[in-house]
Parts: sequence; C-alpha cells; structure tokens
Amino acid sequence: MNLEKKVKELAYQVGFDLCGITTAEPFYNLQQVLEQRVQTRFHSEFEELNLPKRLNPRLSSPEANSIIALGKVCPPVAPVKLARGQGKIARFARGRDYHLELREAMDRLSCLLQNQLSLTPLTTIVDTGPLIDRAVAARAGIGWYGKNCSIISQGYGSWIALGQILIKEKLKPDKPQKEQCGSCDKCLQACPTGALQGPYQLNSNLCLSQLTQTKSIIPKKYRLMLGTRIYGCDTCQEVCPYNNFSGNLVSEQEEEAIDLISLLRMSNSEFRRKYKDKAYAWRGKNILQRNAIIALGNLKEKSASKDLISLLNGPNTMLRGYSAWALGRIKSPEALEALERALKEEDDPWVREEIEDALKDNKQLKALINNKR
Ligand code: B12
Ligand code: SF4
Ligand code: SF4
Repeated sequence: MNLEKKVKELAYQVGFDLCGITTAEPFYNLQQVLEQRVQTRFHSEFEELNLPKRLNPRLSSPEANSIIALGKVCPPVAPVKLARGQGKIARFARGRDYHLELREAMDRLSCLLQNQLSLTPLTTIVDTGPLIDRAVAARAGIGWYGKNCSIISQGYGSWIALGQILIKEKLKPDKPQKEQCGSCDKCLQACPTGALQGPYQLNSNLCLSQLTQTKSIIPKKYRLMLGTRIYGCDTCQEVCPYNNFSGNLVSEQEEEAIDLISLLRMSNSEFRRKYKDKAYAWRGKNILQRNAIIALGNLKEKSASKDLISLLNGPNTMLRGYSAWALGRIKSPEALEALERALKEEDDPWVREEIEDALKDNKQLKALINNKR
C-alpha cells in the first residue's frame, strides 16, 4: 500500500468518512473571487479578512508541504419533523458540536500519522482557521462545488463538515472532481431570500444562516423569512438531488428540535448545562432566544404571550425589541395592552420604534378593543 493510501486508511479508522490530499501551494486562483466579495460586500461577518492568509497556507504554517483534507458526515441526517412550538436546528449543528468531533478525530489521526507513518503534522484546522475549507476540500478531490456553494461528495452529498491537517512532508496530491450540477438550479430557485444571487455567488448578508447568527438588527422582511429557524438554514441543501439518498446514514440519535417557550425561560446556568457541547451554543443564549422570539412571532403563538410580555418588560434591550415585534404579530388583546403600557415606559429609541410599529400594524384591532370597553 502506498503512503497516501495508508494516510486515508488511518483517516477512516479514526472516524472520517472522506479524505483527500492536496499540496500546500497558495490558492492564488481565488484571489479575485475574494477581492470581489469584499468589494460587493457579499462577504460574511464571520470570515477572516486577511486575504493573503486565506490564500496561502504557508502564512499559517511555514513548513507545510501537503494538506490532508477531511470530511465527516453531520449526524443526525434524518429530517426533523417539527411539532408546533418547536424551532429548527440545521443539520450541521445537530448532535455533538462538529468542531469538537473533528478536532478530537484529527488529534487522534495526527498521533497515528506520526507514530505509524513517521509523518510530521503541523496544524489541525476546522472552520475557524484562515483557510477556505471548501476550497481545500475541492482541490483535494473529496467533493465538488455545488451551485449552492456547498461541497458535495459522492455518496454523502453535502451533509459533511470539513477539516484539514497541514503536514511537513510532500505527498502525492489527489485530482479535483468535476462539478456535477449540470443544468440543475434547484437551490437557486429554492433560496427563500435570493441570497444565492447566481451559481457559486452568495450574498452572505441575505443568507438566513448568517441572520440566525448575526448580532445586527434583522430587518422585518427577513424575520418573516426565518420561519422557525433557530440556527442555520438547510433549504439550498434539502432540495439538492445529491442529498436525496437513503441507506444506513439515519442516525439513532433522537431528532433534535428546540422547544421555543422553554428556551425563553432558560437561565444562564441551565443553558450552559444543556447546550455546552452544541455547535449552536457559540453565539450565546441571547441570540438563540431572539431567534425563538422571531419563530414564535411567525407562528403567531398565543400561548407565548405571557413569556413575551415579561421579556418586553425585562432588562435586555434586544429581547424587548423583538418581543414587541412578535407580540404585534400575535395580536391578542393582552399583547396590545402590554405594548401600549411598555411604550409609556420605554427609553430606547429602537425598542420604541418596534413598539410603535407593532401598534401601528394593529390599529384596527386596537380600535375594536377600545370600542368593546
Ligand atoms: C463564513 C462562513 C459562512 C457564511 C458565508 C458562507 C459562504 N458561502 O461563504 C455563512 C454564515 C452565510 C455560512 C453559511 C453556511 N455554512 Co458556513 N462557513 C463559513 C466559513 C467560516 C468561511 C467561508 C468562506 O470562506 N467563504 C468565502 C467564499 C469565497 O468561499 P466559498 O463559499 O468556498 O466560495 C467559493 C465559490 O464561490 C467558488 N467559486 C466562485 N466562482 C466559482 C465558479 C465555479 C465554476 C466554481 C466551481 C466555484 C466558484 O470560489 C469560492 C472560493 O473557493 C467556512 C469555514 C472556513 N473557514 O472555510 C464555513 C463553512 C463553509 N460553512 C459550512 C456550512 C455547513 C454552512 C451552512 C450549510 C450551515 C447551515 N446549514 O446553515 C450554510 C451554507 C450557506 C451557503 N449556501 O454557503 C461548512 C461547509 C460544508 C460543505 N459541505 O460545504 C464550512 C466549510 C464549515 C466546515 N468546516 O465544515 N457560512
Ligand atoms: S442557507 Fe438558506 S438563505 Fe442561505 S443560501 Fe442557502 S437557502 Fe439561501
Ligand atoms: S440543487 Fe442542483 S444546482 Fe444546486 S447544488 Fe444541488 S445539484 Fe447543484
């Protein structure tokens, strides 16, 4: 067995589903793509903006000569069937945090590469490193770029998390795979916000995945499009024919969904205890609670009125503002009364605006209540 094959055998042994090899040569062919993204402001607030570092692996690891690209299927892959009052977690974030899973597996693999093959692992990276994980994976041939921007692999589709180990030795690189989208454009058609503005072109600011994670104010139009998403968005992957596979991939883990009202009631310590090993915990409790408020507003969930009113009267400015919006959609008499009361007390200009908008939208209903008195 040649060295490259042995590397892959070890990768599968520690639990990776995909493994490919590429050189540590810079990705200069992407320079223009990255510059253009910054110019058009399509780039994400979560991207490393030091472009030379993104393009050249040797700026992070000067001795590197090869990159071992790795892919792991994100469990559970069974689709979530949501009950009323539940919010949706995208597949990449279900189960145990993929950052922890991949890091641990890469550490085990690094030990084996060193001890059994006398190779020299230098750095292990998953998600938060400067390199473009998808570009590494594509060049190492573990999948190809779909028009939805995701890396699609033969057999596992795009339900894969990506990582990489930079090593000192020169290994024989794999060949990239050919793109296989053909004339399909299902993902472009399905994207709810139009964030996919063309094949391989994502305006991150419009992407619902980014909106579930951002700390910026979410415009009202996009709040509606978020539906019951609490973390991430899977739409452009769910419609992809390459993800429509069956077989032995259905996880035995329970399907994962978030009970929206319980999330609103959660204390900080409860949150830490319950979600400490979840990928979606990294943004913190407030952001997930904000998303739960939006989901409850979209569901027009009357049974959440009491909890939303207590947030409207609470100390957190962000949660007060979104609760006002959600109560305005729920439109129950108690919601409107609470909004009116809150307007008299509220000092924050943004929250005031949210309350006024919520009441404005409900002018007719307000008049109806006043007439009944
Ligand atoms: C910032 C970020 C985001 C941002 C921006 C996403 C984006 N598309 O750029 C937001 C928050 C929106 C996001 C969302 C998601 N993300 Co994200 N994200 C990242 C992160 C940290 C950086 C991505 C990046 O560098 N983008 C910059 C652009 C330039 O890179 P690119 O998308 O690869 O763009 C390439 C194409 O446009 C291509 N290209 C341009 N023109 C052409 C033309 C042709 C013909 C071809 C073939 C290619 C091509 O060249 C570009 C450069 O390679 C990476 C981790 C990492 N460090 O790499 C994870 C990562 C990309 N995310 C990941 C995941 C799972 C997601 C979500 C699916 C999560 C979810 N369910 O909500 C969504 C998918 C949204 C989407 N359609 O892309 C996985 C991808 C796994 C996979 N199978 O591809 C990664 C790799 C994390 C990981 N380590 O597993 N993410
Ligand atoms: S993740 Fe959702 S919003 Fe983002 S590009 Fe895909 S379908 Fe569009
Ligand atoms: S939905 Fe169609 S166009 Fe989009 S990534 Fe999948 S195969 Fe490609």
